[in-house]
Amino acid sequence: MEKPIKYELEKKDKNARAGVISTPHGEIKTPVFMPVGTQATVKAMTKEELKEINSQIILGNTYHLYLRPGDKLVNDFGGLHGFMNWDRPILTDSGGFQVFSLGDLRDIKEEGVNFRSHIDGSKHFLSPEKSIEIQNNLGSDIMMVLDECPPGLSSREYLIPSIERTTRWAKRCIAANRNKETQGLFAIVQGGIYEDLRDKSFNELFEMDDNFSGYALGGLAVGEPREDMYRILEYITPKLPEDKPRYLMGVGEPADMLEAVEDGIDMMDCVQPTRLGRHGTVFTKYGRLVIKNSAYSRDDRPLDEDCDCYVCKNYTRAYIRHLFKTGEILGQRLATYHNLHFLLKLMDNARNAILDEKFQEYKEEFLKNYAMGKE
Ligand code: PRF
Ligand code: ZN
Repeated sequence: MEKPIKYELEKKDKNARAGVISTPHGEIKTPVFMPVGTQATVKAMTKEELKEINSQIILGNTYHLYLRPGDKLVNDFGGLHGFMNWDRPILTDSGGFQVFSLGDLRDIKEEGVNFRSHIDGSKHFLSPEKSIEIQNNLGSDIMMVLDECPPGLSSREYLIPSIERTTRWAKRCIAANRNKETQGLFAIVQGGIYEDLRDKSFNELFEMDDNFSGYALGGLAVGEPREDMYRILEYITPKLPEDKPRYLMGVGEPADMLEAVEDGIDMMDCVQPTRLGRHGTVFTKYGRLVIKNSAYSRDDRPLDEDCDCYVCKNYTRAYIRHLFKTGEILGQRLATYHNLHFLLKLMDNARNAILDEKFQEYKEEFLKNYAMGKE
């Protein structure tokens, strides 16, 4: 049987990796940042703009698209690719993380999760089988198993049965997949901030290794101290199979991204660049900048003097500040565009540094500058 997802390791620089993932919708050069398109749109960005900034793959979300407009409707339009007219790779998250974020609105059982819609309070049920059925209808290149993502500081007593259930759910996801030749499936390693529980989760999932196209690290950046996240990343990432992509879920702070790449992570996603952008915070070489501050009212420089994106080539800080102060929609679009470009470029530069065996220098230089203008 032909496998839908392949990974080729091109170069290692200590634990950091440069590689290529091939998918039914083309290749992805790694390490890579994946813009998030929860509702079948990367908020405020057209597909032409996404291509202009070299987005190689985007994310979609099972939970949101199941509720609206419905996965069957999306399937009738040729899956997510046809519906949103995006011809590059797409990864869909399983819905687990979003449902578990609902707090009181959900109830977890062995069979699956009962939850109420955040939109109208209507009752729904998400099981491993249902999550895969939805993801099959969406037609993503990479699907995620349904997992439980416990809060960052969960106890060992809570985590052990949760990990075991996530393993059983992964097995049910494998059995439910109708499109084994066209849609890959990634496992999700949980285990909180405990090394031995990360081992336990990975070892259980690895028994089914043949069925997985890659491994994700879940349950990080969910409220635990940053040192704990770094310790777990450094411990578990190098133990994941060399011949498959490794995906750190929900991390998009530049310093954390470089730390993860250093440990051997290949893929990352986060709503941070788009969300911050819509609220007027932008990334620059010297740290974050809050564009509404009065300091920028007559600033004729671009958002980031080092950036070569369309926004930085065409508009001043003074102008973009004015757009935010007056609530003009273009301000949000421009800030989103620049932020996404910034993270995509960060990963592309990291990749080139790995290929040149200079990742450590690249990381140190970036962090030195980034810490200078802390706002
Ligand atoms: N599981 C899933 N999606 C996720 C996470 C997880 O643990 C996280 C945690 N950072 C983000 N998105 N399925
Ligand atoms: Zn820019």
